[in-house]
Amino acid sequence: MYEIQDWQHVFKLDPAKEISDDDLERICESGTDAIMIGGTDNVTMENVLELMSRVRRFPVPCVLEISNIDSAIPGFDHYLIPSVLNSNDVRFHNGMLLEAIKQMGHMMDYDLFTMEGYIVLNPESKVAQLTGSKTQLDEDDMAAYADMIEHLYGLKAMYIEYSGTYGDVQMVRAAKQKLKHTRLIYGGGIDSLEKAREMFEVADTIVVGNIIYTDLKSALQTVKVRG
Ligand code: 1GP
Repeated sequence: MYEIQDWQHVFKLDPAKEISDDDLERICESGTDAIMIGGTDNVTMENVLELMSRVRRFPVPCVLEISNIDSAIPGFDHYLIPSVLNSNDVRFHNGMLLEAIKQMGHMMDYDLFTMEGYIVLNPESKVAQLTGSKTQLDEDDMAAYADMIEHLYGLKAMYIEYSGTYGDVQMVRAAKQKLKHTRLIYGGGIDSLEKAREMFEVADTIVVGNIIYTDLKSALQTVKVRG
């Protein structure tokens, strides 16, 4: 099930963080739809390869959300390319992608790649700081971004990223109300089944990250949102 259109719940693992074999097994065998490997800091070819190899022992789809060119290695079921549309820096829209295609375009199977229209909303997050994202947005902005992503960019996925904090459901709803075909992915601060359920009522796919490393039991509970 590599098609993001089918995902309801995804665990995101950070290759720069430690996870024991037992915890990894419980995450991979939890019934989640996919394991996404991705992070902001210290993502290297070595730690991505190591984590991919460990996840590969389980039959769950394993996808890479590309953070930088060096760590974009072969072997994943699918690749997600974030394009941060509310960043003021063109490198995070398509600049790094341009470099990647120049270097590796000849061996890329484009069917394996999906671009995500990213909107980063937690100003305290590393990703907001790295990308210089303009996070002071309102519901009208979210609706307009949703229209832009679906009708003009024609992307299959819009990712609302509150990384590290639980987001504003109304902001997510403002985007969702505009989308007919584009999948709405939400990530940020989901640390309980209750929050997972609340966001999943609005978003098509929820992504659970940090809580895996601090409260595995609660992380595993979030899988129950799946139908
Ligand atoms: C991070 O959107 C994901 O990229 C998930 O966020 O780590 O806050 O769960 P959390």
